[in-house]
Amino acid sequence: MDAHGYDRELREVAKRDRAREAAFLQKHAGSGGPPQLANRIAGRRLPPLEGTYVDKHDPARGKVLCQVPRSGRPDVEAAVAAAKLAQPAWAATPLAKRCAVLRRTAELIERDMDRLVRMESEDTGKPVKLAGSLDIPRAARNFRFFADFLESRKEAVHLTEGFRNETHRVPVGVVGLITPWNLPLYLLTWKVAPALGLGNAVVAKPSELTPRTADALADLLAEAGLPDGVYNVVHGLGPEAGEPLVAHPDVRAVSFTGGTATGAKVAAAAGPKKLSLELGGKNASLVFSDCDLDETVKGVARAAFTNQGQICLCGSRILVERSLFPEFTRRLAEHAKGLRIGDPLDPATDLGSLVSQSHRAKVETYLEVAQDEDATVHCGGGRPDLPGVLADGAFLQPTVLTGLDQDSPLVQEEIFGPVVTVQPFASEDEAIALANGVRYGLAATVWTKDANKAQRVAERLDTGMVWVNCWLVRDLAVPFGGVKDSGFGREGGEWSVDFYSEARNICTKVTP
Ligand code: TXE
Repeated sequence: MDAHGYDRELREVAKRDRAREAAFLQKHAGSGGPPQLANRIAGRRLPPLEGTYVDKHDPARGKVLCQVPRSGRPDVEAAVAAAKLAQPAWAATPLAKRCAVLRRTAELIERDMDRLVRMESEDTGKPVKLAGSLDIPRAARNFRFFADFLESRKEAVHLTEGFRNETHRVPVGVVGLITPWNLPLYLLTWKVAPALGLGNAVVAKPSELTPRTADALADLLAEAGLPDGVYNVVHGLGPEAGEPLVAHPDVRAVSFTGGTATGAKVAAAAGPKKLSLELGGKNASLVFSDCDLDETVKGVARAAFTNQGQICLCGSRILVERSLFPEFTRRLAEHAKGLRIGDPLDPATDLGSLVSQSHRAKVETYLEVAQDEDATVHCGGGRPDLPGVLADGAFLQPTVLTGLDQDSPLVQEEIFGPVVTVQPFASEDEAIALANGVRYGLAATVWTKDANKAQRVAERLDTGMVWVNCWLVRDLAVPFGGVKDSGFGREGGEWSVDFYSEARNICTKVTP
């Protein structure tokens, strides 16, 4: 469709939805209750067609922050139709102009840093210290990085005798992005930036637990100059809104980050389309006796407890060379006890609340298993005593456990909370066997001053990523993703280009 046809169709869609949007805005302005979020479809704020909502709570304080549309298949269909309509004109927009929109979005995220940090902290329970140093700055960086990366790419030319092959990238079309609650804007923008930069239109389904920054992003993208319909958001529950998006025949690629069990459902629903699955992790931190102990305790604790242990990359299984085991465990527990747990909105807080009461209840079932299995609790093991409005928040103490076998559910399963196990090993071979002895394979860390050993060990680890003497250092050009039950596909730099576009080769006969 040419640009005029696109404009005409978009105008018709806009006219049809204008009344619904106006009614929504009027109702919203008049009500004294918690604000209702709307879906974002073709640039409009639209209520879910069924008109139902779910409450979204602040997990630290318990109060209702907003109501989230409980969208269904018809909402998804409207969003995909809007994206399909808007995509060709966006794809035809010169790369430099698309990248300018990405760069402007980065600036707007930085301009609105405080607002977004607070929003993310309230939605997730994470400390503002973390949202302000990791989540929101990284969201801006995602846009800036992909703008620079895409503009600096060179397309391949192969000269075959008498012929010229030019390979260039074309967008996939409409992409569906399903994101989790642990790093809401960070992970959403990690997908949105390359998808838009490469000329796709997006339908995003953020986690129903953390919907507000995906909504805020719609305003920032529009302000940055993104045409209506290129970024759409459908809120709702996974099976009701996520699954129809994944299965929609006009959605040509789906990037999903979430739990392994949900990832399997997504894979089953997707059918023959491009799929990237970034799933759970049960990452090992391998600590050798020749490590820099001070740095290692700090680094391993950071890997264990950042975001209350709710990052797929968190190192929740700590393997320590036997000679260092008692001292390391004692020092790790000391460090954990020193972490300040409390109000996520207090800039001094290190650990906030878990994402929800039900998630904390899930994590606590593992503490019960630990008790049944006679684990030794070196610190934590329960809920902290917090005053006032925080008393009923979903907080949990950072917990260090020993005495659990390799086949314990605490060692094998993704707990996704501030609970770590420490196990001793006697040799490199044993360390590697323990590290690889789980069904996940996302990341690992190795802590030693011996560079040869680090390399040797890293090469034998069954994971997509290994960090040596560091953790969560993210060069956005490098591949991100895991093996085994941690999913498949890679994103980042050229891998994102591969996922969000197709290579098209044009072979031309060269006439002398
Ligand atoms: O995530 P889900 P949940 C792990 C972690 C956690 C567990 C479950 O161990 O305890 O997963 O968390 C959408 N079709 N991780 O249940 O279900 C859902 O609405 C399509 C690891 O909260 O994976 C949300 O937008 N979509 C992880 C997204 O999927 C569906 C981060 C993720 O939710 C769907 C989060 C369906 N059938 C949890 N069902 C990581 N890898 O970082 C749900 N969704």
